[in-house]
Amino acid sequence: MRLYGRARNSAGWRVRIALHLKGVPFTYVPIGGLPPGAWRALNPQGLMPALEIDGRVVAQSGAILELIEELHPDPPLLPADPVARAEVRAFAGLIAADLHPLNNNRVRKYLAGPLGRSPAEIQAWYEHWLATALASLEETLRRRDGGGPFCFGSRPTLADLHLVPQLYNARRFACDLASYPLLVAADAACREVPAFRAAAPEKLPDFTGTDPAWI
Ligand SMILES: N[C@@H](CCC(=O)N[C@@H](CS)C(=O)NCC(=O)O)C(=O)O
Repeated sequence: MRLYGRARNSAGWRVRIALHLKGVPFTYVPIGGLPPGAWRALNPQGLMPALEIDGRVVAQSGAILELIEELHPDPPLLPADPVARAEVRAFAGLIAADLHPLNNNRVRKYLAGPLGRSPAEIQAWYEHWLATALASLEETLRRRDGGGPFCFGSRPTLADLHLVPQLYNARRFACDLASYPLLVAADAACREVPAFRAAAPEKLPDFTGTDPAWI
């Protein structure tokens, strides 16, 4: 398997965590090192990540995660109970479908470029959508009380591997996380897990920059 992405590509980070949790070997390919045009030729969607498997290329982190779960069911990334599975998917879905698309790089670039928005306005945009989503997720965990230490109980699930990159990004953008103690606690528990550590951006060859260290 070859996983294409960039070090801080948060959707790809979800996939890296899943692969490490399941002990699936893969080769990470930074798309910054590909020749001009090669990335679009490989992945017409043009967004990161993409997974190449047996010469076929799969886009979209959700589709890739489902594929990995089907090929490598152990350890599972979903609970056994069907309703709990749906709850985990709903938690992950709020991040993947409702938060991340509003705040990702290309959206911020469009706000800054064609729409001429100032850095302060873009920060306000980012914080607004982040707070809207994190408040919902915090309340979800508070009502459910899965007992921790992870979002939905004693094992990491799809919920955790969506949460961790999102909170990393929130910290990069200096967002205050004090109102979300349950989310912060689950994120802290994930940091203790070797698979989550192995998947961190700092571990990748194309990581550059001065972000606060994840570990
Ligand atoms: N729904 C897609 C989202 C992919 C996505 O937006 N990826 C971002 C990086 S996390 C990207 O490629 N952004 C390019 C850009 O913003 O310029 C998925 O889950 O894979």
